[in-house]
Amino acid sequence: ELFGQEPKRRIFVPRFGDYQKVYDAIAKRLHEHDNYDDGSYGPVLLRLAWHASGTYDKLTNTGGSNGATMRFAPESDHGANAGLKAARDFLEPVKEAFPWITYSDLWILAGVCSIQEMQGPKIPYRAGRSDRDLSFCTPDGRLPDASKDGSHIRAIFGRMGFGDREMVALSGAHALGRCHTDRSGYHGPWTFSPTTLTNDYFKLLLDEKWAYKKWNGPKQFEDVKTKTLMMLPTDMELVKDKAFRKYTELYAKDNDAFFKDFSDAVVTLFELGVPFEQPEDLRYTFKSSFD
Ligand code: ZEM
Repeated sequence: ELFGQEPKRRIFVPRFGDYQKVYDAIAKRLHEHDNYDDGSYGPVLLRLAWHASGTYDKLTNTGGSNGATMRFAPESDHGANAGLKAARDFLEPVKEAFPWITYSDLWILAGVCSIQEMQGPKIPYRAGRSDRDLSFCTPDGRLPDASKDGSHIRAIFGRMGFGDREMVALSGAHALGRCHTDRSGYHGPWTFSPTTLTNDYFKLLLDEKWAYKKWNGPKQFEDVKTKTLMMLPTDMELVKDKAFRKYTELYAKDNDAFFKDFSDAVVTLFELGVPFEQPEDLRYTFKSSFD
């Protein structure tokens, strides 16, 4: 006798296993679509997760990965986000297969998946981001400008709440991927293995001789020996600035220390400004293709 009772609603509450399925679907797509750039969408997916998160401002508690507002102009048109449509489009079939996940949780899960599938450390993950409308788009200029110096790096990452050690650790992501002249204007990869996460970025910064690249493009550096690798002006600050250099030397010597600090800093980055219900001690650690 149901008369007078509320009808029973079936609401789907996703759990760890459901998010692992989404992880697996992204990983499968990553390994299947190996005809992009240097053989992987991993770097551009990580860049999407970073640019979604790196808009955070701790003083106003605005920006960050909650909202996925880069779906909309004006944020999608910000110069720093040029080229990230490739990453958003890559994830569209995954969103269609798992319509219950929000874009904001999906983009960050794709960042986690990319790091792990490019043989990086485990990145524990929390879900709970909600998608918000374009009124939550952040103003242009919150992401770092590669032509600037150490004080700019500290201003941008300090605004998110990071210290020097985390700034250097996070920069190790430039072991991955490349610059595209039709996106940022810069050109080339930072390392010889741009689809595998290693501490090579730090080793190359210290071990190679770097000189200005002679070209019509923006000011960037190339390695004197092979002229195939690049560094941005902001990358060079990690050896020029004494306080940054200490950590560059540490990570160049000790890949385990880099992986530990990189994982911790990325977890923090990906969670900036998100009002989670899932507690910190119950984060999900996904099984990767290599486990
Ligand atoms: Zn990047 N980054 N980044 N970065 N980045 C590029 C590419 C990639 C800076 C920057 O201006 C640029 C972090 C920090 C900083 C990645 C991850 C992370 C490019 C090239 C530029 C210009 C874009 C293009 O042309 O396609 C600056 C100034 C930074 C700090 C000072 C942090 C932190 C990252 C993650 C944790 C990744 C993975 C790429 C490669 C993208 C790709 O498509 O290959």
